[in-house]
Amino acid sequence: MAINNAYLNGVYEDLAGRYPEQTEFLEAVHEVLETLVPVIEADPRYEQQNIIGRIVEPERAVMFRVPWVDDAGKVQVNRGYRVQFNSAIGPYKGGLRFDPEVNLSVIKFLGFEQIFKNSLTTLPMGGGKGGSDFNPKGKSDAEVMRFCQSFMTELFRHIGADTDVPAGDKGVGGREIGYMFGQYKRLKNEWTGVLTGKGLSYGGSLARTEATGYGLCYFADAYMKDNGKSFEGKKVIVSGSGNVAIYANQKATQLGGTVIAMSDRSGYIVDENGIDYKVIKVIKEQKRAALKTYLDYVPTATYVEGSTGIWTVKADIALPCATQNEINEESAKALVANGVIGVFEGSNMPCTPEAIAVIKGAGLLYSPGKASNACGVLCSGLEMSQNSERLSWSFDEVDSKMKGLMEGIYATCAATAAKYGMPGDIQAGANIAGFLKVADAMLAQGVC
Ligand code: NDP
Ligand code: 2IT
Repeated sequence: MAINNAYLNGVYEDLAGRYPEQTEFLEAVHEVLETLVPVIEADPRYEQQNIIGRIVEPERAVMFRVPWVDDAGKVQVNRGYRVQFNSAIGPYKGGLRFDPEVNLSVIKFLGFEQIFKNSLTTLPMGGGKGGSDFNPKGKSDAEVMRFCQSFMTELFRHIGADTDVPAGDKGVGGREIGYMFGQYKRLKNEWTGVLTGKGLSYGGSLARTEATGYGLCYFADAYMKDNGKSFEGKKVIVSGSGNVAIYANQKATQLGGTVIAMSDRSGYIVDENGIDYKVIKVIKEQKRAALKTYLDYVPTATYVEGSTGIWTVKADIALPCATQNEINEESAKALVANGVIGVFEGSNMPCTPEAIAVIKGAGLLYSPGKASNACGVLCSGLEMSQNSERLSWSFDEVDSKMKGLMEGIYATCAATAAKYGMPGDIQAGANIAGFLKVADAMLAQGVC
């Protein structure tokens, strides 16, 4: 759909003409640009200095070969990426995703989102993202280690504690970060906080594992309370059963909700008594097994093949925590028909544009991932601070900072939306507030 401003629309059309195959990236850019119309109209400097034309092009994108040897002695090759999108407000910062779906479009969409998300955290972090089409599923620890070492053997020359600080994302958890950190240290002969999400014995921050899921619930709670609602007594759907989903379940439950459905790539489970996040931890973090094995531990649960049906489960709150475009128009309509009060995004870009239109059109509360999942990178920023000062903060210290900052992000999004004439539109507020800090830094730094 055309954007209602000639300059913004022109930049978008130009981008769409240049990268027609990068559908995820174009979706993410369109979503941001269409909310920036009042900002561009209010301040002519952004157009004069072509801030939008510059912000949609990564400062640098590295693509490389990742050869490794599997357990059978066969030489395998994967593709590696690091997109360093914007460093106006700090060193590039963002996760690494290992998943067969990874390509330049996916990494560019994630890197683009990260610019605004990191800005919203209020910490000095630029935007970047990387990863590989390597599939960790079904690989032995030794294979994952050899892959991570090979990946870092190229990546190390492009990153650094004051240059670019990667972390985890889908398919990259503590195990992978450990192997990559070890290889970086070996290659550089220096110990720096070049990765976040590290283990607690070597510079990791307490609460980083829990951060994204907890922060999602802190954000959703603040947003709901501002609208006279809360998690108390509500049924909650949490899609996914990985890092974000597990700790979203734990915090939503602590806040009085009951998580009745969770999913993985193969299907979803339902249990009206509440799904025990500790069992999911055992299945997914320790055994790396399928979600349907939950029924072996908790026989009251039921399992349904296929993951998209999770949005038809009758509940009050939806927390998508799996992947991009997991809620399409049909799923959004099912959520609305079931009387859901809000959709708060834990994953990056889980709702398609059509789904967002349905959700907002029906008057549901809606928060975009770049605001409501910002706590992962926010805690990564706190890990960087602890590494720099050679100190470790307590769990409670980190957790209370996270809660305060996530509530602050909600307040900023709400205030910005109101200021630009769209009260209650947290999506617009997030995009505008995230944009303004970066754009003003770019203006101050001249054409670069
Ligand atoms: P994990 O790899 O730990 O977990 C991902 C979960 O989603 C798994 O249960 C996986 O199923 C499921 N899943 C993955 N792909 C699909 C798919 N195509 N269809 C259905 N289900 C799928 O990743 P994270 O929890 O770290 O990340 C989840 C989302 O949150 C991503 O969008 C990520 O970008 C975002 N995010 C992550 C942050 C972090 O700190 N980790 C921070 C902010 C956002 P299976 O178990 O079968 O693999
Ligand atoms: O999407 C994200 O914000 C992340 N995967 C976390 C990035 C980070 O640097 O901690």
